[in-house]
Amino acid sequence: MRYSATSLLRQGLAGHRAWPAAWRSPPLQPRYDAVIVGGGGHGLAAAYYLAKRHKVGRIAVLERGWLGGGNTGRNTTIVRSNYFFPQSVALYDFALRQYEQLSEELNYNIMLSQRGVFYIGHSDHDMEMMARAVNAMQINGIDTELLSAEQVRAELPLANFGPDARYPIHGAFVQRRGGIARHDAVAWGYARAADGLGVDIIQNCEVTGFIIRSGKVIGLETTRGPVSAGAVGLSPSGHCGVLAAKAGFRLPITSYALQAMVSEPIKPVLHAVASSWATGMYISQSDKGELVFGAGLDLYPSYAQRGNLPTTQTIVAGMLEIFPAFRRLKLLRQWAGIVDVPWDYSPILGPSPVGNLYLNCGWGTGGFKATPAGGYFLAHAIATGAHHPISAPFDLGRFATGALIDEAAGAGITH
Ligand code: FAD
Ligand code: PYC
Repeated sequence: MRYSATSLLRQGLAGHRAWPAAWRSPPLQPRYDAVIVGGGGHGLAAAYYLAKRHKVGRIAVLERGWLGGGNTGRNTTIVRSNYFFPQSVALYDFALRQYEQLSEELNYNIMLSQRGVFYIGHSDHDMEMMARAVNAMQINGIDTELLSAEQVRAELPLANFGPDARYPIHGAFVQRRGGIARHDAVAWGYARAADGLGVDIIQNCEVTGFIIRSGKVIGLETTRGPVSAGAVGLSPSGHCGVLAAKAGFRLPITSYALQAMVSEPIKPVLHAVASSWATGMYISQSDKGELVFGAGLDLYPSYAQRGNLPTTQTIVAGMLEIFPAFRRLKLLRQWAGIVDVPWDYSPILGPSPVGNLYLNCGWGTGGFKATPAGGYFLAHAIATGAHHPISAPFDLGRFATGALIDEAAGAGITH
């Protein structure tokens, strides 16, 4: 729906009470052609592409809480495609190219800001490894550049270039097409568009089991009763391992808490996304003015969606080593999400050991940037029963063949 300036003004003066709901809240039907488990960005995108591209008829997204209440609403919104291996570049750059036209496609402003993502190096060794990474990325067609310390100073003047810096700045590399996008808007934009195509989005509906006959899934048990499904897509992020176990197989995934936090809002002072190799810290400034930052995983596997205090302290300390000017800001909020980290830090996509059950799992610490791709390739697998060529290398079978795609470094944060 498009609004004129007068209708926007009228809504504002009327206290915003007359806005139509952005999506329906339909009852769960007894049968669907395709059911997606998980109403985060990926699950909603999968439903949208199933309806839009593949014209699948009856589709439902089942979400145990509220839309985007998982990692979609908890991440630090960084988007980029600067990975090391060509398979990863194909996947993540597909996503970035979708992001570049998503506001228009969904008629919903996802507030993409391609302000550049900088990785700061702190030693000759870091710079040597960065040169190799940049070469590999450029060969794969990614817009990365190696920068000297002076070039970094021009773009990140508040970083610690002092003579006593614990982590001296030797240079950086940057992907200028990288940046941030508004995470809620991505979920809401896909939800509204999917709903407009007839997808049933069912919130407060937890999937508790799988109905499997002759090795094929034919339905799901839910907290709202059983539902029959022609095919099922799994997109539950940190709970992929839990749901796979309910379907009778194990995924090579470990789940951890990943924390992030924001400062009180201040005027614009940081015009790019900055990350530091020595501390694992990454930081950007939101449109509201808050500094949004985080670093590595909590050190032990967990489903406790809050994170622990020692890791919070480590993250704050790392941020202040690089940006000491922020030391007097108050911390406004801290939170965590549970992330599903595969052994090679690359996602697990496509068919599962159970017939008609398809995976969109293992996005770990870096799946927000991949939301359009995760949804697109899950929809492709459900609709055709086969991989898209870009998702094929990410098949679960790689853990049997040994064709791993080890992106531990490219995943972007310390592990
Ligand atoms: P989610 O948004 O988590 O959606 C999955 C949904 O499944 C949830 O809403 C959950 O409630 C639901 N669900 C689970 N179990 C069931 C069930 N049994 N029945 C029904 N529903 C169920 N990535 C980046 O690219 N850039 C970043 O800057 C970045 N920063 C991050 C910072 C933090 C602190 C965290 C935690 C993650 C970050 N990530 C980042 C990773 C990113 O958030 C995730 O990879 C991505 O959001 C996953 O999206 P999703 O739609 O798969 O999962
Ligand atoms: O994948 O760029 C990333 C990221 C940053 C913070 C968490 N993940």
